Amino acid sequence: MLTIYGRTTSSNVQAAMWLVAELGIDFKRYDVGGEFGGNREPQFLAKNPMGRVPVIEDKHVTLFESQAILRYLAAKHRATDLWPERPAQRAPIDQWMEWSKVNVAPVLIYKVFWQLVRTNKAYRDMDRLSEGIEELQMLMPIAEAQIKRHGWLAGPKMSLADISFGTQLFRYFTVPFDRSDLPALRAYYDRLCTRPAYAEHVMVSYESLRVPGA
Ligand SMILES: N[C@@H](CCC(=O)N[C@@H](CS)C(=O)NCC(=O)O)C(=O)O
Repeated sequence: MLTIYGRTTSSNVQAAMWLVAELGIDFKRYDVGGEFGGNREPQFLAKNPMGRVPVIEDKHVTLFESQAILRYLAAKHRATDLWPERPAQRAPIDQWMEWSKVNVAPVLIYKVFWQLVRTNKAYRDMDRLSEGIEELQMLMPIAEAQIKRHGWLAGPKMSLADISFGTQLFRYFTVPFDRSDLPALRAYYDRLCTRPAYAEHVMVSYESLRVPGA
């Protein structure tokens, strides 16, 4: 059976959990990281030398890095609708997965979410926050245009790119800051919220992560 190590409040764990639920994979999950700790223990570092979650174990496979986990699970469970085998169909999905992970996630998490939720107001770096908001105002219209044109981030069907990107939208739309008016992105997020797997595994309260005075 698939074993997942990681706390439910981690957006990277959430991406893996969302896919696991979409595919109906049997799993056991252990709370690791954050308030639960365990991720600096030698046994855990042997699975992921970065000491981060998620980590999965599946028979003889041990993996960290959420995007690698998504691809492994999609390949193993032959989820070719989400991640097709033909290179010409798969490549644009990989491209948008990486776009979202490399460009959107660090800005949203470290410049905006971290400042607004995980930093006491007295220590908030307003320049970093403003820079993050400006960067999101530049990045999100790119997703808006894709979704408006194709329906989903990487094309006319839901794919792993939507799992990678869509997971970030719960924080994007629920943390209070000045968001651009992007109707296709909003409608796409509303659609994601109606999926039971998204509601259960991504729309998870992050209040336990909020530091006093944030
Ligand atoms: N690039 C990694 C990042 C993993 C990561 O940064 N995980 C965070 C949680 S979102 C973590 O483990 N933080 C330490 C902790 O939870 O104690 C991935 O995509 O899996």
